[in-house]
Amino acid sequence: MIQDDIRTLEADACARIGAAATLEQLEAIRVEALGRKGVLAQISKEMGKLAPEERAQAGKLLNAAKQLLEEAFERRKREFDESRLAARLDAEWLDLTLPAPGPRPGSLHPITQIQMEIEDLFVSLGFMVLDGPEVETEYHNFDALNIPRDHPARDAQDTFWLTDGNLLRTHTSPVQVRGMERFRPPLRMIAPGRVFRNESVDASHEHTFYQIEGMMIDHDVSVAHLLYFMKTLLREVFRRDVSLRLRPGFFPFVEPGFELDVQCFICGGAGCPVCKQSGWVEQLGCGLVNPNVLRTSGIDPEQWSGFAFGLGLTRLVMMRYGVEDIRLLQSGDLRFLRQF
Ligand code: FA5
Repeated sequence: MIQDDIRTLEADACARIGAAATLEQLEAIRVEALGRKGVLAQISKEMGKLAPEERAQAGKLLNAAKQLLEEAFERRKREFDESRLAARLDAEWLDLTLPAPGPRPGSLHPITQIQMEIEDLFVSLGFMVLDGPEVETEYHNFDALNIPRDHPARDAQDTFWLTDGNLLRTHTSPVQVRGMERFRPPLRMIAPGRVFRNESVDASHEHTFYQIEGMMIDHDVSVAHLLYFMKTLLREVFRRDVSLRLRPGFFPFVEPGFELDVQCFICGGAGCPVCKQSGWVEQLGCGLVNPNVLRTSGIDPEQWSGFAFGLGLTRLVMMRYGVEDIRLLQSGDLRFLRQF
């Protein structure tokens, strides 16, 4: 019976409309029931075969079913639209009464932070903080430091020479000379600053990096004084006991000269790219001031002696914070800098 088919279609479609989970499912149900080739259209075709009074009755039933289903579809569609809108409003909700985030406060670069800590330490130990020019004379960078004309450090590989015969200082040691020229002993000074070397860059070498120079001239200054200050310095910077290693090192301006290494914090001494697999990272050169250097600056080495050190500040910062690549420090990358 066609009437039964219509009632079954109506009940079945109503149940499926109610259960539709998405707009797409709902549309599929609509096409299947009410579309041009849908179930309702099929039934409508079948009605041609009925007797006239039966057809009129079935026609009424069919129209009522069509109207009911169309209304049910519309209702369900409105429900979907409303819940979509509610979800969007929820997601795009703004609390306009909240205070604005405001400017993000800046912070000092980690190199500056550690430089200031070291300055404070040495000032508390009676040292002056001196500054020197980044563009230096050959005399202050080399000659007055007893670095002979044929020393490899003067090689064009390492030094950025300027066309006027001056150079970008390759270390902070020229400030020792400027300090001795300006002040008479007894003398205690440190000199932090930027230095430049024409060398290839890797995880632990930069062409532009920071050093802190230190010098103390007094009567009877010995290696014991030097070691005391170096241990105090490194304990303060690393805030823990550090393993140090002293190796003989050659610097023409000190005699005897040493290289001081710190056990690599990155790998704990096991070996990594920063320590070149050795477990140790070179932090500073140091020694007792060569009498020739004192003499060149007009200080009598018979009366006075001293120690000097040149610390790789950039490498020290790497060790303190576990920075694995020196290039990050001057990359200007805010994602890196915001960690300090
Ligand atoms: C010097 O520059 C001497 N003027 C140090 C000195 C001063 C010795 C006073 C004795 C008395 P050196 O070239 O080794 O020495 O450099 C000192 C430190 O700077 C090194 O120990 C290392 O920590 C750091 N350093 C050297 N080259 C680089 C580089 N390319 N990148 C980053 N750090 C470096």
